[in-house]
Amino acid sequence: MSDAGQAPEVRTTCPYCGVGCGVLARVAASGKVSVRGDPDHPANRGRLCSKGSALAETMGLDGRVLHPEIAGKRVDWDAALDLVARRFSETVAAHGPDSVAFYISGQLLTEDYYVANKLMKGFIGSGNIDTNSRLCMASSVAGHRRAFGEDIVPGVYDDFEQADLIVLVGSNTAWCHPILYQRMLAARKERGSRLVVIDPRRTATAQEGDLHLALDPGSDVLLFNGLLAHLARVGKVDESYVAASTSGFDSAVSLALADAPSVERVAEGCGLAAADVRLFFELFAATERTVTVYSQGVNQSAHGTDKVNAIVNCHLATGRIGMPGMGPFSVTGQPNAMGGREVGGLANQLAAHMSFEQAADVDRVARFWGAPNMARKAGLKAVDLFQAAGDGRIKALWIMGTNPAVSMPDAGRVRAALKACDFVVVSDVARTDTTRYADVFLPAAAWGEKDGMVTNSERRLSRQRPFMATPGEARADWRIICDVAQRMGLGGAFDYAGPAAIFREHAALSAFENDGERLFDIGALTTLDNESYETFEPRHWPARAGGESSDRLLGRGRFPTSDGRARFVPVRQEGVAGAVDTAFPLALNTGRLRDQWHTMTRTGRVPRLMANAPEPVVDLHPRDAAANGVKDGDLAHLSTRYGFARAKVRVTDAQRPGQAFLPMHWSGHFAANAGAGSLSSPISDPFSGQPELKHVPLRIRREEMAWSGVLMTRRDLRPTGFVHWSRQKVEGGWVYEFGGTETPDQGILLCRKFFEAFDPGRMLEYRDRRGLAYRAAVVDEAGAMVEALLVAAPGQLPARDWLVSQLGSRAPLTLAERQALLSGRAPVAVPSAGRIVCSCFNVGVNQLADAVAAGCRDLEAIGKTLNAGTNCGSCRSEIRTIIDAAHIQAAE
Ligand SMILES: Nc1nc2c(c(=O)[nH]1)N[C@H]1C(S)=C(S)[C@@H](COP(=O)(O)OP(=O)(O)OC[C@H]3O[C@@H](n4cnc5c(=O)[nH]c(N)nc54)[C@H](O)[C@@H]3O)O[C@H]1N2
Ligand SMILES: Nc1nc2c(c(=O)[nH]1)N[C@H]1C(S)=C(S)[C@@H](COP(=O)(O)OP(=O)(O)OC[C@H]3O[C@@H](n4cnc5c(=O)[nH]c(N)nc54)[C@H](O)[C@@H]3O)O[C@H]1N2
Ligand code: SF4
Ligand SMILES: [Mo]
Repeated sequence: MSDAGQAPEVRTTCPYCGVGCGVLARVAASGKVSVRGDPDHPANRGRLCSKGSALAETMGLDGRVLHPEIAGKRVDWDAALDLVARRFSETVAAHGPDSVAFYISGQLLTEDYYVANKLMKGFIGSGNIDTNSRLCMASSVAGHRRAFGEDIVPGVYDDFEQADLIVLVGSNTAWCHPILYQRMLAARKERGSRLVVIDPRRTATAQEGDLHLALDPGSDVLLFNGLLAHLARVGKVDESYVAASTSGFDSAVSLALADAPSVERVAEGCGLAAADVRLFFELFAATERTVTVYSQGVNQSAHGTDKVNAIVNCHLATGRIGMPGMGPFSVTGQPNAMGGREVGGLANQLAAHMSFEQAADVDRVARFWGAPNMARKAGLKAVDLFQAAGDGRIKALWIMGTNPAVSMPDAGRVRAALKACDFVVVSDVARTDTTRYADVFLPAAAWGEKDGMVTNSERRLSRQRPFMATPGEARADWRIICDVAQRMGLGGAFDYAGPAAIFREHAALSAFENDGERLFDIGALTTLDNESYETFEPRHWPARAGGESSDRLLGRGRFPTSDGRARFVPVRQEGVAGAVDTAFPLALNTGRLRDQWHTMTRTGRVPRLMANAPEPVVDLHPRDAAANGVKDGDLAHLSTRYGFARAKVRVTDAQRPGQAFLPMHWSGHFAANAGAGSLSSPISDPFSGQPELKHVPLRIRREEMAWSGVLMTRRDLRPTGFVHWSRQKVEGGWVYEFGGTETPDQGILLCRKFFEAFDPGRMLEYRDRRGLAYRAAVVDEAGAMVEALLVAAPGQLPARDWLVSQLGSRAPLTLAERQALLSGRAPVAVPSAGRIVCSCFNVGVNQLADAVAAGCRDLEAIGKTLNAGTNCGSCRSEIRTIIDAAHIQAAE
C-alpha cells in the first residue's frame, strides 16, 4: 500500500507569507510528511510557491530545542515557568509595570497574540508590548488610521483579477507574495490589464511589468503628490465622491501642487524620465479599475506613513476604493500580521481596533477583561523598547517568535541591549542568535503542531491545524503565556480550555459595545462551538452577529471616523533619512530573496531552497563596483555608521548607480558577519515608529583575502575564528565557505582543526610543495566520504560538485574515487547544473543555458524540455532573463 493511502490529509495554512495559502498536509505511517496546495482554499486554489512546496522538508527536528532551559541548562517546565513568573512579578512590584516588556511576532497565532496582549495591557498594566510588525506594517496601520479612522485594508484578492491597472509600489511581489503575483499575471493574460512597478531596483517583479519606474529611494511621496496634482489638473477628481465622503481635499491638493507642480519637476525629483512619469499618470488617470499594492518599499521608511497617505489620497480623489478592482492594498508580510493587528499587538494599539487615545475604549476593554491594572497609555515601540532594555529602564523582557538580534536595525546595539538586560526570556522553536542571550528558553510548538487562527492580507481568517504530535516538551505559545499568568496569580483570567475558548473571547470583545462603530467585528464567531472551530472554513471579516458580512470595505459609504468621512492627509516630500556623503557614498537597500524566509531558521535547512542563492551577496551597479575597486565574486567589506558586514559582490545593472542591495536573511547561524540588520538604520517614521530599513548610507571596499577554503561535512558546525565563513545546506550535509587574511599556511592550520575529532587512520591528505594548497578527506568504516576540505589561494579552489554529491550519496568510494578525492578532480566528468534556478525541479543555470543554446526560445519550450518553471512559477522571470541574455549575446 502506498504511503499516501494511510493518513487523512489535514487542512491547514502556510506559515510563511501573508498571502495565507491553504495547505493539505499528511503524515504517512513511515513518518514522511507530504504537503500540497489546498485546491479549495480561496487564497491559492491549490497552488504553492517554492517555499510553500518545500514545507515538508522543514519538518525534521534538526535545530529544534525541545526542553526548557535556564542559563542554557535543561530544566523542567515548573522550574522555568516559576522563574519567569517570579522575575516578572518582582520586577513589576519593585519598579512598576513599565519596567517589563514583551516583544512578540506575526508568526504567532491569533490566540497566542490575544493572551500575550491581555496579560501585558490588562493585567501587568503596561503598554510595553510591541511586535516585529513594527518593522513590517506599522506605517500602513498609521496611514490607514489617519485616512480611514481605523486600520482597514479595503480590498480583497479578487480585485487583482478585476483590475485593469495594478500599480506595485515597493513590493517585490514575484518573490514575496508569489501566489498573488501568479494570480495577477494570469488575470493580465486574460483581461489585458497593465502592471506598473515602482521600485528603485529592477526586481523579478519589475522585469515582467509593462512599465518600471526605478525611482530614487524614498521619493514616493513626490511621485504620488505629482499624481494627485495631475488628477486635479486634468479633471479626473471624482468631485461628488470627494464632496460626499471625504474631508481635507483642498489642503492636500494645494500641498501636492506646491510640492509637485509639474511632471518635469516630479521626474527630476524622483530621478525618472519625464515620459515615463507622464505615462504612469495618464494610465492611472484613465483607468477606473486601479489597485495600488504596496509593501516594504513604502512601509519601511522614515516617511512611510506619508507614503501610505500619498497613495491613499489618489484613491480617495478618484473615489476608487472598496469597489471591484479598485483600491489601495497594503499586503501583509507575515502569516498572521493581520491577526496581530486585530488583537492590538502593537504598543500603541488596544485590542480589537480600539485605541489608547479614546478614554472610552480603554475603559471598555478594561471592563470586558475585568482588568485590574489596565494600561492607560501607549508603550514603547520596538526601537525604543530595545533602547530601554539597553539602558536599564526595561529590566525583564520576554521575546516570542522573533529573532531581533538579527532582524532589528542597528542590530549590534540590540545584541548589546539583550546582553545588558537583567532578565531575558525567549520562546522559540529553535536556537537562534537571540536565544544566545536568553536567561530562560521556552520551547514552543511549531507549525504542524500548533492549533489556532490566522488572518491573511485580505482579512480572511483561516485555521492552522496540527497534523503532528508536539515533540519533546514543546508547548503551544498561548499555553506558555497562560501558565506564566497563572503563576503570577492571575489564574482566573487566563484559564482557557484551549484555543477555541480564547478565540471566542477575542470575537466577543470585537463585538462588545460595538454598534457598527468599529468595522473589525467578528461577533458572529462568538458562538463557534469547539466542533465548528475545528471545521472552520476560511472567511473574511467583518462577520457581525446577525448582520450581513461583506468582503470589500469602505466602498462609497461611511468611514469609521467621527464624521463618517475619509480624511485626505496633506503630505510633502521630505529628504531621505541619512543622506549619503563622501564618507558613506552609497545607499544600501535591504530586503528579501525568493526562497528564504527571514532569518533562515527553517528555509536555510532545505537544500533546494538554499540552492538559488547559496551565500550572502551584495548587488552593485558596474559603475560603483569599478569606483570602489571590487569585481564580481570578490568578498566586500560593507560598513555604515551602525556596523559592518561582509558579502560577495555581484555586479548587475539591475541596481541603479549609487545603490546597493543586501538580503536581510543571513544570521550568525549561516555566516560570520553578513547580517543586514547590523548595517541598517534605526531612524524611524515619526508617526508609525517604523524604522528606515530600505536606506542607509554605505561604504564598500574589497576585502583582501589571502586564502580561501571549502569544507564539505555531514556535521552542523558553528565555526569560530574565521574572518569570513558562510554555509549552505546540501543533500546529506553542509558546505562551508571560508576566507581569511592570514597567510595560506595559517589558513590551512585553522581549517585542519575541524579534523582533530577524527581518527587519523581515516584521513587522506595532500599538500602541495609550496604549502599553498591543501586537500583532505575523511572516510567512514564503509569507505564512504564523510568530510572533505579544500584550501587554496583565492579563486584557485578546484571544482567541488562531485565532492558535494558524495555527501548525499554515502556510497563507498572506489579506489579511483579515493584518488579523485585528493586530486580535487571528479573521477568522471560530472556536468555541473550550476546555480539552481528552478528549485521545484532542481534545474540550474548551466542546464538552462544549454537548453536555450539547443533552441528553446521561450518559457513554454523550457518547461517542456526541463520542467523548469512549470510548478510554482517563482523562477519564471529568472528563466526569462536567461533566455533574453542568450538572445542579446546571439545578436551581438
Ligand atoms: N521569499 C520571501 N517572501 C516573503 C518574506 C521572506 O522573508 N521571503 N517575508 C514576508 C514579509 S514578513 C514581508 S514584510 C514581505 C515583504 O515583501 P516586499 O515588500 O515585497 O519585500 P522587500 O524585499 O522587503 O522590499 C520590497 C521592495 O522595496 C523596494 N524599495 C526599497 N526602497 C524603496 C523606495 O524608496 N521606494 C519604493 N517604491 N520601493 C523601494 C526594494 O528595492 C524591494 O524590491 O514579504 C513576505 N514574503
Ligand atoms: N535590514 C532589514 N531588516 C528587516 C527587514 C528588512 O527588510 N531589512 N524586514 C523586517 C520585517 S518586515 C520583518 S517581518 C522581520 C522578521 O524578522 P524576525 O521576526 O526576526 O524573523 P524570523 O526569522 O521569521 O523569526 C521568527 C522566529 O520565530 C520562531 N518561530 C517560528 N514559529 C514559532 C512559533 O510558533 N512560536 C514561537 N515562539 N516561535 C516561533 C523562528 O524559529 C524564528 O526564530 O524582519 C525585519 N527586519
Ligand atoms: S505564497 Fe508561498 S509563502 Fe506565501 S502563503 Fe502561499 S505558499 Fe506560503
Ligand atoms: Mo514583515
